Amino acid sequence: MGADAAYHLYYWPTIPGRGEFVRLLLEELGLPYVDVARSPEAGGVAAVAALRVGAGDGAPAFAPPVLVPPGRGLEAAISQTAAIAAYLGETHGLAPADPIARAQCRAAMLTVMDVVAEAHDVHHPVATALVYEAQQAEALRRARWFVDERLGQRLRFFERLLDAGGGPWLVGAQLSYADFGLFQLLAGLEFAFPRAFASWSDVAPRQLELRAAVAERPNIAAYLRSSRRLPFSRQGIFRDYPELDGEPTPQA
Ligand SMILES: N[C@@H](CCC(=O)N[C@@H](CS)C(=O)NCC(=O)O)C(=O)O
Repeated sequence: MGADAAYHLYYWPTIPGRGEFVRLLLEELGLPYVDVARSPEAGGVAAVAALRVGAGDGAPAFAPPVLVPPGRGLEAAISQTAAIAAYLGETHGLAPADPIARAQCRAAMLTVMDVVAEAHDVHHPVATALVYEAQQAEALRRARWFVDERLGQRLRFFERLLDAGGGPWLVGAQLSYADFGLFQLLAGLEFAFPRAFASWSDVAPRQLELRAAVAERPNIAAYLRSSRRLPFSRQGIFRDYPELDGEPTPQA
């Protein structure tokens, strides 16, 4: 199959980051895709960097991930992780048809991405341009709030969504792109905050079931075993700094 018949994903090559929310959907749906930064013939990481600074063909993207549909150029670039996920889900049968359920699904995905930004801001509370070590004091303060309060609030919210819709998926009985978002969010939170995540996990039984069910889906299981699946590390959004993972002391 030629590259023209494939999606092109523009994202950084060495971290799962926000690109992983897109990869999981492409993998689940079995859609051919070129991971541009990891593909020298597609332009490699320079093509991602060029897109970001606006030096490409005029794509209106501030930052990766960016997805370009098959056979299209950068004039058809889609940015913002939640918008990309909604596009893939709604185009390829992984989204509800009812307009209200569709909007609720988008809202669930946007909320997942809100938590991704909050998890990132724990280690970078001052500026993304500064290294972690230059903002560690602020990071420690931010982490206290995140592990004591925010993580529990977020997990309780997703659990309520699952309860309200009857599960097993975020929009009820129908699997959607948002479920893959929640899967990746939970994986990242557990990596970055293993102690806090374990302490809060009793408020999230349905989420843990959802995560296990996503991991068992055949295309996802094969992907997770493959070298295409990048591990978490101390780069990117979810970072395992033990000092930021204090035992939660939830407020009553
Ligand atoms: N809200 C955007 C955020 C995109 C974003 O922050 N991308 C990061 C990588 S995960 C980046 O490269 N940012 C560069 C920058 O903000 O200057 C999304 O969800 O896609």
